Amino acid sequence: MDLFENIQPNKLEIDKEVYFLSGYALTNEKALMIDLQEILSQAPLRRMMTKMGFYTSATMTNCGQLGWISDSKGYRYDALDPQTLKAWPKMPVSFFQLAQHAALEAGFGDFEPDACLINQYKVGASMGLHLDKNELDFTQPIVSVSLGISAIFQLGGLSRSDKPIKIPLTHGDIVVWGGESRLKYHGIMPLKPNNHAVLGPYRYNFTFRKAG
Ligand code: MD6
Ligand code: FE
Repeated sequence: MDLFENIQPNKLEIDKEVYFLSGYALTNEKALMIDLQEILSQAPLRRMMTKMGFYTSATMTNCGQLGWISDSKGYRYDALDPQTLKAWPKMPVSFFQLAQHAALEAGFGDFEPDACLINQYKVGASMGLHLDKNELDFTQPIVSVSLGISAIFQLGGLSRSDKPIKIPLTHGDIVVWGGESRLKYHGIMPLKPNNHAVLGPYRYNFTFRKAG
């Protein structure tokens, strides 16, 4: 059975090749939440240090063949979790299928994610404007899934000084972007106090990429 067969997503193109799929992750919400808990038990969330010596405000972990890590040497993808020295947990089927279907809805038909970065934000946590440029192939999109409490996503332009637009993201929303917008600046504004019935006072974001 294909869970996604009869779903007509509420789809909005918010910028060139940036698609907002409202509530799309709710199609398989339960499986996502159960699989998330399993990943967190195998590869605990942790803050990562940047090259500049600051800790990230969100805590992070990964699943899939490759995981995004940062330490005093800088950012990169690695097949091993530096904390457990084991491979990252396998990407659950629920995650992989959701990412592939979302990419397809946005016109990216051959997305094969091998990396999923999981960020957990508590109230007040944020992510500064940045680019995602550690991947090898920029023709592949990024699929970004939001769960838990709401946040405001800032989407800027190709230059850091371009004024960002603000996009509210809530439980179940997905943003898919690629093409012309793949290298745009973006970030998350400090989270407002809130509580999600199942996930508590946290936001989780999964970003799926083809990293290798
Ligand atoms: C977040 N997201 O939503 C942070 N990066 O918590 C990202 O940094 C991001 O949502 C690349 C593509 C989509 C994203
Ligand atoms: Fe990013």
